[in-house]
Amino acid sequence: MKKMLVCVVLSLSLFLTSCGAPKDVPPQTFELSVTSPAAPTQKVEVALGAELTLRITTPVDDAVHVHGYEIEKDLPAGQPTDIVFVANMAGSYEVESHITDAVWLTLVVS
Ligand SMILES: [Cu+2]
Repeated sequence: MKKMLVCVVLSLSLFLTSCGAPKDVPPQTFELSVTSPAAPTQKVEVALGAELTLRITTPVDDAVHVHGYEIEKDLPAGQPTDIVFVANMAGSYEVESHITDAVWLTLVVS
């Protein structure tokens, strides 16, 4: 009986560690509707290690660049487009348009 209990506890702890790896950081979503002309740069606080979804809608065809993480994506006019990545580098990163050079967001990852 004792042997069985040890086994249950062991497998339970294995189960827990495999689900929580490496840290339990909840995912975050930030929605941005770009205007023309663009609004002032918004600051977005992101927890280090969180899976971040940036959902960006632009009034005209555009292209986004997430500095530091070096993600680029085309943004078709009027269609919400998701950019999904794990914010695994601490620091401040600009999210800008590569068409108008407007800096839409500053991501502050910490
Ligand atoms: Cu850029």
